[in-house]
Amino acid sequence: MLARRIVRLWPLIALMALALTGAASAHASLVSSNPKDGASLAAAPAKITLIFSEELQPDGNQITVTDAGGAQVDNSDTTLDLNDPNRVTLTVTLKGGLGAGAYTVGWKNLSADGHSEEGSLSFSVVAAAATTTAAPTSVPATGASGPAPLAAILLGALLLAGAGLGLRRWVR
Ligand SMILES: [Cu+2]
Repeated sequence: MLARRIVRLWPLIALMALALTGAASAHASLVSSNPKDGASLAAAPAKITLIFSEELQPDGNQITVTDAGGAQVDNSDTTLDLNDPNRVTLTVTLKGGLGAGAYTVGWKNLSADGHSEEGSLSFSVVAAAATTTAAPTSVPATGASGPAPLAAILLGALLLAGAGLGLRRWVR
């Protein structure tokens, strides 16, 4: 009977549902950024873009960019990019005429589930003359692979196990 088979699979289905909920309630951690953390640029960017692992609320997010002296160099216009259907992209624009030096991008977000996370990354603007003689810089690893891939692996394993079990019971 099909009904009996479904009933037997119930614990497995419940376990999968639990894994899914666990993944959905994780915090919105930083997935990638432009510029990347540790980037060395020939000129200051006009805009900072941060991409997170989960949906953010439209308000309650903030990116603050400061120079080496601690002065704020962004235009205080942190925006959730509404063109991104996933609502995971934040941007802020920078003041013009920023010179060479180290810059810090501090961020704090508010995800759709009401959780807040914060972090920071940095980039530097190098003088044009220095770039011609500079040694090749190693590509910085994009940080924060975070808990999302782990949850995906767990879910994948569960699904595989589930398919195996289900198949066995069907065959018998
Ligand atoms: Cu959360």
